[in-house]
Amino acid sequence: MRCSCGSYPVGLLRSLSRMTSAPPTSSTTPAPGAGRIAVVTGASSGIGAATARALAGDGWHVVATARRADRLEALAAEIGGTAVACDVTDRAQVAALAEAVADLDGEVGVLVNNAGGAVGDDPIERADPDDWRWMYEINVIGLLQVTQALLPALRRSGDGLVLNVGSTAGRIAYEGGAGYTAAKHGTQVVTETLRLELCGEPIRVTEIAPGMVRTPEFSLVRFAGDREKYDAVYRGVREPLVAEDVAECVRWVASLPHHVNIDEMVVRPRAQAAQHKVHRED
Ligand code: 8X3
Repeated sequence: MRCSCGSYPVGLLRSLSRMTSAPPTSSTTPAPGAGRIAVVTGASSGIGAATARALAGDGWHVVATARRADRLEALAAEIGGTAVACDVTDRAQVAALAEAVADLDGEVGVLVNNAGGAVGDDPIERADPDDWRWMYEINVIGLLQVTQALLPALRRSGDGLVLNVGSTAGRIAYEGGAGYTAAKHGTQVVTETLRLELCGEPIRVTEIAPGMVRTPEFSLVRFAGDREKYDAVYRGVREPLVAEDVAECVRWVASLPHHVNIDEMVVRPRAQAAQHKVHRED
């Protein structure tokens, strides 16, 4: 038995109270990420880009990575970070990412495995196995490869965090969603297993599982650019989550004291009480 359990109500409450206020800026309180590196995958848009901005605001030097180099460069310039183009499903590119990170000054404190996505909404009877393969590759294998590549650096830092962006799709089932829900259940189980395997090491492991988040791309990619289907997802929902809401959750988890592990956080808009229980104003 390598680990023991404990509870930390005072520290947690202190941190919870911080969640609602601005990041510390006083000269006597160093920013949580000061002098440290955070790697964010899938950073070219949506939750990934918002997370890169939020972590940079907390002093992290953010390595923003995704396939689309042009967008990354603009983001890195904006936040004073580093852009590294990388397809997380390609092992050689992931190795090159780890080397690029190792060349930077500073210890690696955070890895946000955000790269992921969904394609298709066909029922199982008609689903395209290639769509399923793609979803498993990006949501599970990509996460595995980047985690393997950066774990040594996270361990060396003495205070690491692996934060996987899952989904409420990893908690339930819904019609037409089996390829994506299966993959996101995979994300959830891999996260849980990693936490067990690293128990006793200086690395926290967290999953944030967002529900309905309106980003410019997620549902458009899923529905192959079909605008009507995209609009139907958010129809009548006055305030779905936006990428910045999820990014704030990531920033908060990363800012917590090193002994406080948030195992998992499910975050939905107020209008979505459950996957199929959405308040629509029409
Ligand atoms: C996205 C949530 O409801 O589209 O990760 O499956 S959902």
